[in-house]
Amino acid sequence: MPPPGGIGRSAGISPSHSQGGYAAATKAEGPPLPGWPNLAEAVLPRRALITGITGQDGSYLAEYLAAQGHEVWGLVRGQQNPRVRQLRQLLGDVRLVRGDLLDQGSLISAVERVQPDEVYNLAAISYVPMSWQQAELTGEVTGLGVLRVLEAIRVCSGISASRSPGRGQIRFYQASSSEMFGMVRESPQTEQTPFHPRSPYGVAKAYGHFLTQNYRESYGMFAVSGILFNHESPRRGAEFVTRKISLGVARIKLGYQRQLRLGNLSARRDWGFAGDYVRAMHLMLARDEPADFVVGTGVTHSVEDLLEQAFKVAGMNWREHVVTDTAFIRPAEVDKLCADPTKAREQLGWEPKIAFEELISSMVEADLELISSGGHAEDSFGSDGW
Ligand code: NDP
Ligand code: GDR
Repeated sequence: MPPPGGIGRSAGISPSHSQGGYAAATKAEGPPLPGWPNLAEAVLPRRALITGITGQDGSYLAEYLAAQGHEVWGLVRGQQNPRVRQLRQLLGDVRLVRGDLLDQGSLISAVERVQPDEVYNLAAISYVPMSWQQAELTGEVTGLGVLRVLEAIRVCSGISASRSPGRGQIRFYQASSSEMFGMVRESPQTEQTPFHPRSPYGVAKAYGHFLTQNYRESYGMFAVSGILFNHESPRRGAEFVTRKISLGVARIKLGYQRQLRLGNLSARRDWGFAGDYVRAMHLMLARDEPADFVVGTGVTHSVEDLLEQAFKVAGMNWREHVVTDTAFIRPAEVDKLCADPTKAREQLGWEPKIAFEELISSMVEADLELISSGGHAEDSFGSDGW
C-alpha cells in the first residue's frame, strides 16, 4: 500500500522539492522500491490547502486549482459547519480538514496532515462593519490568524534559521486587501502606496501583510500577499453592498420587498469578478521569486453607479426604491479606491476578463432566478443596520 498522504510524498513535512525550483518539484525522486511503480517520470499533483474555503473566494479558488490538476484540501472550522454541505454540492471531491485560525495547534495538525505544497490563507472576518463591533475578534482572526498559519508552516517545515529566499518550502499566499490603503495617499494605488487603514479590519489586514513580508525576509519563506480590490460574484455574501443590491433588485422586481435601505451612496470602489482574481492568487505562487501584487481592474465606480446598473437590468429606476439609512453609515469611511494593476499585468500576465457592467448584470440575473425559484440567501441584519 502506498503511504498515507500520497505516492512518493515524503512522510515528514519537509517538502520533497527542496531543490530544483517549482516545476521540478513535482517529480518523484529516488529509485523505485521493489513492487512499487516506477515514479521516476511521474508528476505528482501539487497539493493546495485553502483556509476560508467555505467563503466566496475559497470556492472559486478550489474550482480553479482542481481544474489545474491540483489536489485541493480545505480547512473548515466548527463541529457542524452549515456551509460544508453547500461546498460539497459545488465541489464534490474537495478534501476537508478541521481547523480554526484561533487555534494554533489545529493549524499545525492540519499542515502536518495535508503536507501541502501551497497554502492559501483566505480565512478572515471579512465584513468591515463587523470589525468595529468585534474589534478584538477581528484582530485575533484576521490579524493574528495570519501569524498562526505562518507559524504552522514554519514549525512543520523545520525552519528555524535564515534560508535562501523562495527555495524549498511550502508556498504561502496571504489575502491582503485594498482596505489597507484606506484614506488614500495617491490614486490609483500601487504596491508602493502607503497604508492608512480606516477600520479595525484594515488595521488587522495591514498586520497580516507586514507579517507575511517579515516571514519572507526573516526565514526566506516563499510568502506573498495579494493586495486585492473588491471582487464580487453571485456567491458573494448577502451583507456586502453588491449582493445586497442584486438581491434587493430581485426581491423588489418580484414583489417581495418595496424598499432597499443603504448607507453611503457616494463611496467609490474598484469592483471586479472573483473568478478572475483567484487566477492571480495562483499565478503569484507559480513565480520563481516571491513578490506582492496589487490586483484590481483600474476602474472605479460609485455605489450610485452600481444602483444604476443593477436596477436597469430589471427595468427599474433605483431612485424610486432606495432609501438612505444612517444605520449603514460607518464610523470612518474609505471614500475611493482604484487599483493600478500594472505590475500584475506585466509580471504575472494577469488581466481581468469580466467588466463591471457584465459582473453586476450577472449577479442581478442570478438573484432573479434564485428568488423566483423560491430560493433565499443568508441575510445580514437587514433594517437593524450592521
Ligand atoms: P468570506 O467572508 O466569503 O469568507 C471568509 C472565510 O473565512 C469563510 O470561509 C469563513 O469560514 C472563514 N473563517 C472565518 N473565521 C474563521 C476562523 N476563525 N477559522 C477558520 N476560518 C474562518 O470572504 P471572501 O471569500 O470574500 O474573501 C476571502 C479573503 O480575501 C478574506 O481574507 C478577505 O478579507 C480577503 N479579501 C476579500 C476581498 C473581496 O472583495 N472579496 C478583497 C480583498 C481581500 P466559515 O464558513 O466557517 O464562516
Ligand atoms: P468593503 O465592501 O467594505 O469595501 O469591503 P462592502 O461591499 O461592504 O462596502 C462597499 C462600500 O459600499 C458602501 N455601502 C454599503 N456597504 C454595505 N455592506 N451595506 C450597505 O448597505 C451599504 N451602503 C453603502 C460602504 O460604505 C462601502 O463604502 C470588501 C470586503 O470584501 C473586504 O473583506 C475586502 O477587504 C474589501 O472589500 C476590499
